[in-house]
Amino acid sequence: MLGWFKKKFSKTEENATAAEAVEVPVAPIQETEENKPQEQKVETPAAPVAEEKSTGASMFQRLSSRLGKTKESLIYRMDSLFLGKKEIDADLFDELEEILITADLGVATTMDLLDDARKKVKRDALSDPAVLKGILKEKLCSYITESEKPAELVMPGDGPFVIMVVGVNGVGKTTTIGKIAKKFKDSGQSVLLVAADTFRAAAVAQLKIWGERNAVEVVSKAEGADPSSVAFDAMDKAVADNYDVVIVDTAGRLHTQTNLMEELKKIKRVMGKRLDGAPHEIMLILDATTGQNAVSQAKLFNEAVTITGLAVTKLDGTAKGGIVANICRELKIPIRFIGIGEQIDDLRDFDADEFIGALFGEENIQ
Ligand SMILES: Nc1nc2c(ncn2[C@@H]2O[C@H](COP(=O)(O)OP(=O)(O)OP(=O)(O)O)[C@@H](O)[C@H]2O)c(=O)[nH]1
Ligand SMILES: [Mg+2]
Repeated sequence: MLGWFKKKFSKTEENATAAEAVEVPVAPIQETEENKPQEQKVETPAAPVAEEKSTGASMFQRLSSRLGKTKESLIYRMDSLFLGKKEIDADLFDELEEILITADLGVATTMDLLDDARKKVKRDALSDPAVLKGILKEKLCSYITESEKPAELVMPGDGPFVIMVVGVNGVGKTTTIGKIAKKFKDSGQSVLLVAADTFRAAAVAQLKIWGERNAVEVVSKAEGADPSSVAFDAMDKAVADNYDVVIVDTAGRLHTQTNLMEELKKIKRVMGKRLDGAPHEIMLILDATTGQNAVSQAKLFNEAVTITGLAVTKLDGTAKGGIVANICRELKIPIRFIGIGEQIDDLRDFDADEFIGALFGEENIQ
């Protein structure tokens, strides 16, 4: 549970000094339309359902079934392709290319994956398609595990751990915050939520519902208040009341002339002024159903505020789950969580082996 976060609360000497800054490669900006004002919408958080007591095996099965659409588009299609083939030939690679791109692995990642496979097939004079499948699976897994390497967090020696959550509108920021808050609460931490999306009354109301659900306090101000001032006040409160974790919700679009990225930079700066090192994590939420667009969003946000971690939501409703491998390979920013449904428990700590295993239908993949 919350493996990437454990350090702060396992008070070893090593952890106290592990305050290395995160190096995240910055990619060129690609302008998108997402931060332009659009019509206001009200999201009602999904009603909670009775909590399921899950064992490791049933948790795995649940993940596997939630990834069903991606499995259909990627794995089952690959399986039937390999079943019908007796040897590895150019046709097989052509068909693989089509399957991988359709499952949203992206052109560059697909090419890299297949080039690597072609080289191995040639080098080892392979002819068995089943072996090729194993090579592809291994490489897919390596994209994901390599992105986990720079996962070192800037941990505060003491004081609250502050997570600023960003992302374009509708990706699942507020919902994911509600789910993360539960995880922290379940692990015994005190949590403060901060409504720095002040442009819509509905946004504050939505966060408050999640606050009630988790029995955690929510800091907010009137609609239209300066989001930075909400964040600043929240830092004061978090320090004064000794909170362990602070999670800051931000807007996905603005209804003013202010540029969203400038607003986010300001919120980040203001928090840092009040609390040294804050925010310690800037988590970008990406909606898996948007496919390749998620990658350009990430580049844009990374350029503005330097993203330290990702959460990929809505993997339950999409055949585009291949985007996870693409995100890892292209961005080299660790995925902290994946969202696999609308309910409070539908958020998983991201684990490369588990994810690939669930996709390929094997529990103990190495
Ligand atoms: N199926 C599914 N739906 C999700 C998931 N995460 C969020 N959602 C839904 O996505 C919709 C938008 O979620 P919000 O949390 O309001 O998104 P947001 O990014 O805060 O949106 P804005 O505040 O408008 O920018 C809601 O209907 C959520 O229930 C997920 O993992 N799976
Ligand atoms: Mg929101």
